[in-house]
Amino acid sequence: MRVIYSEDHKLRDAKTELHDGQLVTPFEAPFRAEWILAAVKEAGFADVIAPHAHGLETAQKVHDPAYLDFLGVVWERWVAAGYKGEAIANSFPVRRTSQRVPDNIVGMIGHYANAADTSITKGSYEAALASMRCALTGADWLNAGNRFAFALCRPPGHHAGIDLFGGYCFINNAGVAAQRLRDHGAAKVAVLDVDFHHGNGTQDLFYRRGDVFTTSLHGDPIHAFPYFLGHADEEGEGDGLGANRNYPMPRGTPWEVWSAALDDALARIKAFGAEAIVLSLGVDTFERDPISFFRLTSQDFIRMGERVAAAGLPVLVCMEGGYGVPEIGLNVANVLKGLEA
Ligand code: SP5
Ligand code: ZN
Repeated sequence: MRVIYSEDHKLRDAKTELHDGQLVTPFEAPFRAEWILAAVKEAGFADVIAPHAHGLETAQKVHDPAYLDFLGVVWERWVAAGYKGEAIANSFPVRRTSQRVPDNIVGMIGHYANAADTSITKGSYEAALASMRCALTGADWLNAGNRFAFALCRPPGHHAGIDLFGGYCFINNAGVAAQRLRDHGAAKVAVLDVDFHHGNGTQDLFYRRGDVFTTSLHGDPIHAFPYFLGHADEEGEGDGLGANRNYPMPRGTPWEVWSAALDDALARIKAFGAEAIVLSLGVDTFERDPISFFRLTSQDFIRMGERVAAAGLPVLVCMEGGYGVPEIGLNVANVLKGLEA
């Protein structure tokens, strides 16, 4: 198992998250990657490397290039406007409104946001680029013929859509990696999203494409973030019809129920003809995650890795969510152990 990690994740260190009516210290914070790295090393995964240089060529195939430009300039535009705090979206294009991009920076931030939980800060873009490079370096490891890689991505990516940030995500690392696998390796790939939250960004990237199967197991969006996507009747459109599968599940879902959905998702990945799996790994399905409501135990994460490996495909693991508790490190290491078991 090759592990790819960049210290540059620390450049993303927001002080604010709009959460339940208050500005709190963000759940998605640098300690997460530190704890996960330590636990992975402790578990014996010693092959840790820094990401290789990569530009935006691959990202531009799955994101709107104008959106990537926005990410690159938003902080300096915000500071130039004279605003003191972190940049938080507060006004959005919704039903029956224009989709024209405002020149005003507050309007532009709202245009490109899908949630107000994600404050933009100095360094967020640089950290997001480093996170994307971890995923791309992992994809190249698979393209070179290897079976497993773990991209310790931070910030996460699966809520980042074609032209949308939010849910702590800016660039869709797993989606960019899937594109890289397509460009330099596999004819068909799958993104298997096991984060507690629906992978709305990843679904958006590939919804009209027939070459990338996207599937997500998550808290039912009628009860859980991201609220507006992730229902079972979203099956893809056009060339992508049949290439998206969602498994929304209720509060308190335990391993016995969750794993039945995993088995169904893996069977569909095989039937699709995927040659590799990008595993969007959030460990916020853990029973003590502070913002989620499933009931997986630390032992269940070993079983998760074993079942994914049993599909017999190369697997690139990209880190997504998982918050607050020290067990996030153990839970990630357990998935990696299960994969290599
Ligand atoms: C990558 C990832 O896991 N992103 C998740 C972003 C979730 N942000 C909004 C969280 C809302 C949680 N509400 C829970 C209420 C508990 N009082
Ligand atoms: Zn999540």
